[in-house]
Amino acid sequence: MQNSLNKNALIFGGASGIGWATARLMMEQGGRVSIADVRRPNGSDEGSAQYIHCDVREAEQVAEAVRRAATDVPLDWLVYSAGIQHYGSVVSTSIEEYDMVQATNARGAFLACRAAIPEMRNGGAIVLVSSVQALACQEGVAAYAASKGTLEALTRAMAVDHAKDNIRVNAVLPGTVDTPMVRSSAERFGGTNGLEQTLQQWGENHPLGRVAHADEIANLIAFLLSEKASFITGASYRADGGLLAQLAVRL
Ligand code: BMA
Repeated sequence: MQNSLNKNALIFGGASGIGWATARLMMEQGGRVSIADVRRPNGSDEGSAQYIHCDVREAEQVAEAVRRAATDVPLDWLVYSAGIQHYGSVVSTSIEEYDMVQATNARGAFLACRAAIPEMRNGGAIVLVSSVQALACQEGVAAYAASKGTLEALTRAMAVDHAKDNIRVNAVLPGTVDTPMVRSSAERFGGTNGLEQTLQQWGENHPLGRVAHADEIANLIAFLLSEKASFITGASYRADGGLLAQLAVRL
């Protein structure tokens, strides 16, 4: 990653999956990294990252995480990678489930950016982790798809509003990635096939023939944060192994 050496980065949902892969990449490059996640207690540091326990549904906890990440040094980079997936149609999704998915995946991003942007005193860059399911979706992901669509619109709105503050905002849209979230879905839907075989089958739906490694998404995030992407804002980048390029009709 270019120039991360002197960058101060905060990653929501950074304890696992795409967020953790991104944190690791930044740490390798010597950046200052704070990880805000509900799954790790304060101070359970791994590598050089500062862990901040944070439930992204709680505005005060999100604001406190930003305060701690931006102590002494302005914030340069923000990644929002917190996310959960619930399954159901609009009819079978309970109101509580819908609210929880929105609060975690989308409202949390609003809270994080709301707190972080004023701390980006030298300008900065934000990447929100959305999904291909913001653009086209499987059956039974109504709440999840809606939350990821919200992130897309929020990305554009913030890019427009904060260009004058020298803050770029972009979204990444991964296809199926080997993360704990997707593994728990594979466990749930895999039945007798088992988890690994289910992941492999899901991978085969992607023209590249496999699911992604979290590092492959982290590389895209790192690029969008870096100076190499200095003229890119308000954009959405798919990293989906060709999934959305392909029509389901087969010859
Ligand atoms: C992701 C998740 C995965 C899914 C993938 C492609 O955002 O929803 O469970 O496999 O999109 O649809």
